[in-house]
Amino acid sequence: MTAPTRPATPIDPLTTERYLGLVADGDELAATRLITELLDHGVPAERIIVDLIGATQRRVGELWAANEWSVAREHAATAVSERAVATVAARTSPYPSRGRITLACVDGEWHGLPARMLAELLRLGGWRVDFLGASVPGRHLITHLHQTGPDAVALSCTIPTRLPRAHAAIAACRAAGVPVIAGGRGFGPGGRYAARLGAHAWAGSGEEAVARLATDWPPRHVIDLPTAEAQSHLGDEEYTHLLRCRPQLITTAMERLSAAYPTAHHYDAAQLESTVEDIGHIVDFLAAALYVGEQEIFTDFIEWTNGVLTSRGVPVTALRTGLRLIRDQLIDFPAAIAMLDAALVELL
Ligand code: B12
Repeated sequence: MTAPTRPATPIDPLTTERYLGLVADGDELAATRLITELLDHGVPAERIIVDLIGATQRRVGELWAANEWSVAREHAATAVSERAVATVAARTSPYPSRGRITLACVDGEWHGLPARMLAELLRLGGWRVDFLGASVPGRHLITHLHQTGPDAVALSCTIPTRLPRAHAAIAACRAAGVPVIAGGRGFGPGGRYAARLGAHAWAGSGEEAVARLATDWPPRHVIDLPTAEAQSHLGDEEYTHLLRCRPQLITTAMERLSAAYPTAHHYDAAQLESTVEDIGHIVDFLAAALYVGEQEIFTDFIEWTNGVLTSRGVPVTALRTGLRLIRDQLIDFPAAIAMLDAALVELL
């Protein structure tokens, strides 16, 4: 009996380890040389972007989350990967044979590298790509659409807190008559928030996006615009209030921190700064969960934060205290309180 044939991946584990070692060391030159070597040996550019650079970036994220890598090391590694993608791009310049696509990260979204990888995959797929980069304010995106008249807008969102801005951008693109393909992990498992926010299509990976755009664009079966009922909670009162109260919520939580969690009495300036940041993230993810009407956005974030804090020696009590300090200030916010309570139960 013959074994089922699987498509061979031309990037072997040793190459992946070598590349990880180079980005860990911030060695741009050697990493660039490795990419050039692979291209010279006939490894397809797509495989280098997806299986080597993309996979390594995800590994970098895990190493940072597990407290094995510092933020500085992650930043240096990402800078090397940006150069690696540029090296692939410089060596491969197919003539555009399809249409034109505008690719942008939504406002406040600083994960530009995943979008940059997608830009190169689309170029390799024959598209002319206007890559606008990280954090593109909606009005500038729309001006660009009017100036260039693309066949599609590809919107990237990695962090769910940017979903309200993604919604605004999608609505504006719809109004300008340009279909939107959404992508990035911020749109949730299977891209389910993309449909709710009105995107015409969603793709789970760069390669899926290339295939989708090549075979079905403009989409024959457009995701129906969500009904008014399904969208009624978007940007509801609680979300708007929470956004407005954000600075006060954080300040009050910090004022009450030491009384609620005595260990914080001994926090140094850096620990206090991280705590302010963490509480800010709690409020932002809560706001995004309320906006989209998805408990999961908040629960997943709390689970993730718990993992990150635990690997840094911060006990779960600290996170529970942070959640309670926010909860106690939200008297007239039943939906927010229900989300905070569900997260507190998860942390038991
Ligand atoms: C590098 C990095 C950063 C850099 C980004 C620099 C840059 N130039 O991109 C910086 C330092 C800015 C950063 C900041 C933050 N980050 Co960060 N970051 C990362 C990291 C390590 C790598 C990102 C990357 O390059 N991924 C590689 C690509 C291949 O990933 P990909 O998402 O799979 O992309 C593919 C598809 O999604 C798809 N795709 C992407 N966009 C689109 C668009 C369309 C239209 C389509 C069709 C497809 C598509 O195609 C891509 C290519 O195949 C990730 C870890 C990770 N797992 O990704 C964390 C990660 C995303 N970051 C995280 C966090 C928390 C943050 C911060 C909040 C940290 C902080 N304390 O401030 C901020 C938020 C900033 C903001 N508002 O945007 C978390 C998110 C966790 C969560 N719960 O959501 C992650 C997962 C880290 C982790 N392991 O926990 N980050």
